[in-house]
Amino acid sequence: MRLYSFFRSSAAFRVRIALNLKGVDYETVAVDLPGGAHRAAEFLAVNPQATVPTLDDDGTILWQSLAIIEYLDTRFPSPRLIPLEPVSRARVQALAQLVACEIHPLNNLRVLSYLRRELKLDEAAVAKWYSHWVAEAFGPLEQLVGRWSGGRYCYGDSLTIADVCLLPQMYNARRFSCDLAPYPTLVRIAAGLDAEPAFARAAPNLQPDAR
Ligand SMILES: N[C@@H](CCC(=O)N[C@@H](CS)C(=O)NCC(=O)O)C(=O)O
Repeated sequence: MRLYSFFRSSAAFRVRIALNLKGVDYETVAVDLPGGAHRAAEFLAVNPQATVPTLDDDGTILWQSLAIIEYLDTRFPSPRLIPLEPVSRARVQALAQLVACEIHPLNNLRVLSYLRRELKLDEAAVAKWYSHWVAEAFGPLEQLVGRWSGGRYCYGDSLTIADVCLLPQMYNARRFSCDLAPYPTLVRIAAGLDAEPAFARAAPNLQPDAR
């Protein structure tokens, strides 16, 4: 498999974690997002949405991190990241989507670039925007995880797609100096995840294109 990735992309970070958890070998194809490589014709021919992660599984091209993770979970069921039991499945996906569908779309590169270039916001205003949307989702996430976590992971006693989404968002929140004091449960769970090899190996600073 080949994973089109950018070291700082939190969506690609999710897929790197899932591939590591499943023990799937893959080759990284670095896409320089700040340099605009994702908008070049060569990459648009692979993924017209111009986003990473994009997975090439022997010529089958897939994108959207949650869809890729579900694909991997079906192809390589162990360890299962999306539970089969209906209630757990819905709840775990709700936690994952709170990060991937509520925070990330408002805070990704093209949105922040629009704020800077078109709306002429300075870095302090961009950081305020970023922190606002993190807080909007981390507040309810802290409560839900507090209710549902068995202690070590976001939901019950098993690692799930919710954990796979949490750690990359935590990295990004730190990068933008968000106040994490109101989220002690999320901080504690993320610290534990960070120490697990599949998560640690997926970290931005260990990727071949890290700089
Ligand atoms: N919902 C998509 C989001 C993908 C996405 O926006 N990825 C970012 C990097 S984290 C990207 O490629 N950004 C390019 C841009 O914003 O121009 C997913 O989960 O894969």
